[in-house]
Order: sequence, then C-alpha cells, then structure tokens
Amino acid sequence: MNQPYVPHIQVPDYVRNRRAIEWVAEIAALTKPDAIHWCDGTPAEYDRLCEEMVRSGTLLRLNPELRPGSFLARSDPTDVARMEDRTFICSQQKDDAGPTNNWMAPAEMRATLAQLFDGCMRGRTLYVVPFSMGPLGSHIAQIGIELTDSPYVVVSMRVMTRMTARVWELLGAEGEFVPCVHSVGAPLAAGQKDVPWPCNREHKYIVHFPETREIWSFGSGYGGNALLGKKCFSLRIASVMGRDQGWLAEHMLILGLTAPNGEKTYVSAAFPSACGKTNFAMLVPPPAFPGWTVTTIGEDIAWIKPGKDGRLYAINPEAGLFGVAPGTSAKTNPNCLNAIRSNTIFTNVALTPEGDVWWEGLTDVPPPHLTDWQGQPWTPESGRKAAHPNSRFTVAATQLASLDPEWENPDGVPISAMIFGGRRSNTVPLVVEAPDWDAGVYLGATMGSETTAAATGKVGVVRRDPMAMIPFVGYNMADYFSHWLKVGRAAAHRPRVFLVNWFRTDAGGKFVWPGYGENMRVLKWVVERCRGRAHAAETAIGWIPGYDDLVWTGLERFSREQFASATSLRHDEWADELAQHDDLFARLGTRLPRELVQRREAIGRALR
Ligand code: O2Y
Ligand code: MN
Repeated sequence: MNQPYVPHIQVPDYVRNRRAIEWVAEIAALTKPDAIHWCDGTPAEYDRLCEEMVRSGTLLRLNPELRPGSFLARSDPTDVARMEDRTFICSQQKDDAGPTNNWMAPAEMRATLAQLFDGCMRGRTLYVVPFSMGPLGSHIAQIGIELTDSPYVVVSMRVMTRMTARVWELLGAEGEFVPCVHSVGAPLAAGQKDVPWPCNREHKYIVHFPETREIWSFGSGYGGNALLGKKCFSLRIASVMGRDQGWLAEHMLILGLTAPNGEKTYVSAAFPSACGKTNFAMLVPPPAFPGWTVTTIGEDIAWIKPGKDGRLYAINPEAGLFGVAPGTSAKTNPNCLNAIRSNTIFTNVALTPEGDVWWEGLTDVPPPHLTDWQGQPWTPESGRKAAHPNSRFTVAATQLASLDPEWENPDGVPISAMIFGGRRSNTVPLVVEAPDWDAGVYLGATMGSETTAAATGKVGVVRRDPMAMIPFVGYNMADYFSHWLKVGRAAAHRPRVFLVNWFRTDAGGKFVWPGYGENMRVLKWVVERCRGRAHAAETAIGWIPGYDDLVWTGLERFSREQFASATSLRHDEWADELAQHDDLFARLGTRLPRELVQRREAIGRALR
C-alpha cells in the first residue's frame, strides 16, 4: 500500500492509517520535537526507556532483591494529582458541558492550545503511543493514539493500556481512533540540562473536545492528567460515546463473587476517592466464608453495554492499576500488596535505606530512617508525611492473583448488581436496595461523600458526587441521568441497584462497621437478593436487611444494637439529606429528568 505523502516524518511501513499519519505530522510541525519515536509496546522498548530514565534521573531503580523490576519516580512538588480546576470540557454549547464541568468555547481553547503547544517539544522526543482500551478487537473496546513527550507516560501507558503495534493492524487505512496530545510543556533549549520531572509550573490544561472526541493535555506529567487513556478517554470522552451509542462508561470496579457451589455473580460498584474502592475490588472473604471467592475484573473503570440477551455486560477497559499507595497494607489489601512486589513503578512514595519503598499505613511502625517523596531525609520525628498522600503504584493487572479468568473476555461479563457507595458518618445505612431501576438511578445520582483531610484538607463536608462521576462525565450531568434511565429502560434484565455505606460512626466518632473483608457479609446479601433468596424490609428509601438476614459467623461480637445503629434511618437526617438533593437538582437545572424529581417526592412522602 502506498503511504500518503507527508513531509519530514518517517512512518513505519505497518502504519497505514491516513488520518493518523497526517495528524502525527501536523502535531510534530506544531510542537517541533527533536525526534519522533513510533512505540511498538514491546518489553525491549519498555526496558530501554526505563534504563534511559534511570540514567536521566527520572527513575530510580529499586533494590532488585527486594522489589525486582521496579522503579521509583519523584514528581515535581507542584505536579502531584489530577487537577479538576484545570480540566475543561469544550463542547460547542456551554449547556452541553453543564454546570458541573469547566467550560471554554472550543475556538478560544484551540487558540490557547495553539500558543502553548507551539514548539513545546523542542529538545525532546515525540513518542507515538498506539493503544486499545479493552481487549484488542472487542466490540466494546476503543482505540486511541497518544502523542507525548514524556517517556514516563509511555512506560506507564504500556502498563495501563494494551499498547502494541498490533493496534495499527486493527486500524488499517481508515479506522477510527481518539487522538490524545500530551506535553509536559517544558521545551529544552540547545544544551539545556533536563530536570528529573519536567512539567510547566505556570500553565496546566487538561482539555476535552467531546464533539470531535479529542484530548489535549499540557503542563503536567502526573497520573490522570497525562496517562490520557484513563480518566480523559475511558471516562470523559467514553461517556460521550456511550451517550451517543447506548452504553455506559462508569467509574466502577467490577468483581466476581463465586459461591461454594460454583455459582458466579458479577457486580460493579462506584465509590468516590477515599472509600476503599481498590480494597473492595480485591476483597478477601473472612474465614467464616469457606469456599467463597472474590475475583477482580477491574478496580476503577467499567464500560457497560447491553448484550443480545437483554443483560448489561461490562469490560474493564484498562490493563493495569494506578492505585493510591498510602493505606495499602497486608491487612487492608493483601492481594494488592502481593501484586506490587515486583515490576511496579512507584511515584512519590518514600525510599528505605535498603532501596525498598514505604508509605504511611504500610506498617504499623514506620522505619527509623527514610528518604521522603521529595528526596529529603526523613525520620518519624520529622512531623511530615514520608510518602505523598496521593503517591501511586503502577502495575499490570496480570500481577494480581485475584484477577478473574474472564477479565479479557471481549464480550464482557454480565452484571447482576450495581453498588453505589460514599463515605457518610450518618444518614446513609450500611446497605439499601433500590425498589427498581429508576429508584436506583436516584440513589446513584444523589450520592454524597464526606471529604477527607488527605483529599481536601477539610474533614466531614458532604460533597455530592453523582455515581462517583462528578469529575468524569464529559457532558451535562442532567443528560447523564437521563441516559442512565434510558439504558435501564432498554435492558430487558436490569441489574439490581444498591447503596452502601461502610463509614457510619457512633457517638464517640468510631466507625460502627468493621469494613474491609467483613464487607463480604453485605456483598453476599446483595448477591442473594439478585437471586431472589434473601429477605429485606421495605423502608422509605428502599429495601434494608434485618440483622437475621446477614451471616454473622465469625463476627458474633457485632451485636443487634450495633447493626441497628448501622442501618437505622433517622427522619431528621433524611429531611436534611433531601434538602441537599433539592440543592443538587436546582443546580442541575431544567434538563433534570422528571423521574428523579418524582422519586424525590415519593421518598419525601414516605418519610412523612
Ligand atoms: O491523581 C491522579 O492523577 C490519580 S486519580 C485516580 C487514579 C486512579 C484511580 N482513580 C483515580 C481517581 O481520582 O478517581
Ligand atoms: Mn478512580
């Protein structure tokens, strides 16, 4: 096949996609890199880039005896997390982005980006990263190409996505892909020495054009700002694709629960940050549940499509985990801790004198001497965190012992239950099942979670986070609720919908529910409800189990009174809660579906 004529760039002969070739040439002409590298995603390429980053100081190789094949990166102290205030949805109409997104007119944003990207890759290499979100060739999967000047992003994308030259075969000459342009925004003048973590301290932009399905990111090399397959593509752009094509792109884990008799049930669950989402995805059932196993399909994102049989099927579009390190321990998440024993890229954790990693919560007693996430000597007396609260590990899903055998099934797995859950010290019971799909959409839409010191510096303020998607819906939130209602209406066999809360506290401020592996008791009840085998009592907000509806073997110390305090509904709290739902709905405006308003009124009436 003849290549189209494109000046200045050498294109591998297996790359035939016209639009991709022209686009790479156009971005190269704009950003003016010193070189272009077409990534093939091979282990040799990964090893070479890691080695180069060790030489340049971006990565530090950890002790191969303690953490084989693993590295530590320390970011610039100003570049440590996703930045919601620098994230934009640039739809043609402001109302299409809605009141929960930052909007800028596309033409204005394009003019800003044109200036920022002009020459921004000088002195650097532009890497062309072909990737598939979801198993290659799956009818649910999507293809993206990220152009980036960060080798850290390249190696991270290799872990987090299916990054391979085979994507070019799938694309052929005319196939469609989501173009993702990323630059750290730190061009190098001739002879200028690079820094270990280049970024732009002044300008950061994470930009989505939903109509043209483009992503542009400038100035940050960190996580969701830079690994564009994750939040930008798999949630913000994919939510728009899903709206237009009849499926859901959700901030949900997917797990499988197998009973001792082999019966298997798949469940998806949405939790905002700091609610133990990764731990729930890898839950280890307590000893009182012999023969029960939890397996993991994904721990952050689910793409959910109607199947021919009328059920909803989910895939995990990602191939790796970008998990938060602090709090991960043998007690909270043994599966995860085992997965990151080797072949892991750590970012902003502390370093031990032996060349291993450490973070708050890994051990009860901290080591006496560490190097902190900024490379400074640290002791427990230092009075500051050794690891950054948003420090991360990047590891392939295949390292996870709990990985479900179906995790690469191109058709996905059938979802029987969807769980929503926030962090609430009061009001929301341990678990409640919505009476029907629309009521379930209401529970998800009005979900709130209390902020934690690690996330915001403020404790206990309830932030409404519909479906845990507030930073991730690429269009108007009210339209997103309508889309959920529509998807449910179109499915002949809808999943049952539940709301959980592991975080109620007693008068002394102590958590009432033990959480972690004990969440299995609630999960089992959820699954039994889906199979029509568990009892519950009807309340104003939905169906709630009684003490005798859950299994208590091994947790006999948890009394009926404690259970009552974990599941009770207080009318004064719910009056206040409904007033907060009203505020959310008022903020969302006239596009809000009437079904949700009706459900709000029905709950109000039932409570009265
Ligand atoms: O701060 C970041 O860039 C990472 S945020 C993140 C990473 C993995 C999974 N979920 C999230 C999130 O914010 O929901
Ligand atoms: Mn997430």
